[in-house]
Amino acid sequence: MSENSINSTVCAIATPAAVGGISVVRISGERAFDVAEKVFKPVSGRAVCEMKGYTAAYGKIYDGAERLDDGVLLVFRAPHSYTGEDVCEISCHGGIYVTRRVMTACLKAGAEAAAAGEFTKRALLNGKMSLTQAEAVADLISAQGEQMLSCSNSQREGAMYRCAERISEKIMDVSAQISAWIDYPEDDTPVVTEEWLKERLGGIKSELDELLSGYDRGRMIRDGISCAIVGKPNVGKSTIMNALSGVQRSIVSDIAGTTRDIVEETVNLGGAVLLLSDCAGIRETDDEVERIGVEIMLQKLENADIVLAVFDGSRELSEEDRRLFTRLKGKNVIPIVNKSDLNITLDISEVERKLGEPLVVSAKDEDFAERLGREITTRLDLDKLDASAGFIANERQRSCVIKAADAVEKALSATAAGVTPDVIGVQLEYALSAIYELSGKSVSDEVISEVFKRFCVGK
Ligand SMILES: Nc1nc2c(ncn2[C@@H]2O[C@H](COP(=O)(O)OP(=O)(O)OP(=O)(O)O)[C@@H](O)[C@H]2O)c(=O)[nH]1
Ligand SMILES: [Mg+2]
Repeated sequence: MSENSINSTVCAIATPAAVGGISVVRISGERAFDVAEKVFKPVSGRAVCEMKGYTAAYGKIYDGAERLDDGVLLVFRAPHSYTGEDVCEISCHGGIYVTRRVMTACLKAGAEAAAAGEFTKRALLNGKMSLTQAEAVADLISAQGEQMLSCSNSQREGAMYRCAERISEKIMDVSAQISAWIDYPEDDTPVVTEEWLKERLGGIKSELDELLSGYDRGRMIRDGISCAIVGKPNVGKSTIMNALSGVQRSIVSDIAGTTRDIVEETVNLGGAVLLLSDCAGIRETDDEVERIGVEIMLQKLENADIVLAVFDGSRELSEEDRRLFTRLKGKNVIPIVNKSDLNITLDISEVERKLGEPLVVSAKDEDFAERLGREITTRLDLDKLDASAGFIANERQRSCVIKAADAVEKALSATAAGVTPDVIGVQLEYALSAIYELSGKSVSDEVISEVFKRFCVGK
């Protein structure tokens, strides 16, 4: 869809294209009231253009002379609206056809069809929110778990924006001191010493590094934690999958090799979203289908955020179990010694030496899912994520922070090498422009367009 000019008046259906109680058609722009006036006639006989902001009217909805529906009109006067422009919202009955007719009536009355995310983009361009806040709106809409909801809410309230502001002020402070020192070296300006620069730049660098180190946690909270359940056949992987998902998702049987394909399920655990993959049991096999299943499992294992490595506690460790130890090197693993309700014959200390302390459990226990959920959250430090502190929410933000951290790092090396302060000043300018790109204070139209592609129409 081609982009509308910021001066145009746009409209879109803001509710999903599905049958529901009500639907909302939203109009925003200089001519929002003119458009609404043509489409909506309040039963009170009052003119729409005379309505005050934050008021509603009940009335009839028309397409020209044809009456389409009854509904409610809500009006917002610029700048006190989501977009910062005049906004009218028509709520009609929630049928797909009638909603589309109301939308068409608004188009005929002079509005243009809004592009994806156009209302939020206008809010950004009109200074109602920063770019990181706009991104948080999309995250909030796609949130599937408690943690994502609270993180995107604090981002929407400006946590990351404030964090970017704080860092940019610190960079500007160092730059200003350097400039003053270069311009008036003989004045009483405090001397920009190597020590002073190292201390200031080091502080900025640690803040940026801290943001980067929390990125994976943020990504897992946003996109879900990919979690592969692996182990040799018959150890209870599918039983674990079913216990976590609360439904009989995978077939469980005492026949080794029951699960041959990957079975996937999304579950909500302790506020986090877990993308579970129950895999085929790992073993050497001549069965072609099972072999393909094992190959897919190995790929899942490679890309998983966390691996649940399952062992049968009622049997001694086998060569297949030991081969799994090797495959799990360098992975984030929660070892699970299952079937603790039976006699434990497995050498727990060997599992512990290879993979760390295992959870000795029975997947059939009632509190198993809750216990494992707590373990996953702790192992991935998800409980340490302080949403109110601001965190990197996506790749775009991450690349800005990396650019800023690189520039500050170069400034630090230049300081150590005794380079003239103007060179350091140049690096700080780079760092500052990366932080401005992060918050959207100074960002190209291409980047903005890219951000809003993720949005749905009507937001
Ligand atoms: N006693 C006991 N039996 C269990 C436990 N967990 C699983 N089982 C049994 O172990 C057998 C195998 O369970 P599955 O969940 O199918 O094992 P799997 O690892 O998915 O097996 P494959 O799909 O063949 O790789 C079934 O008979 C389960 O009922 C447990 O905690 N205690
Ligand atoms: Mg199975």
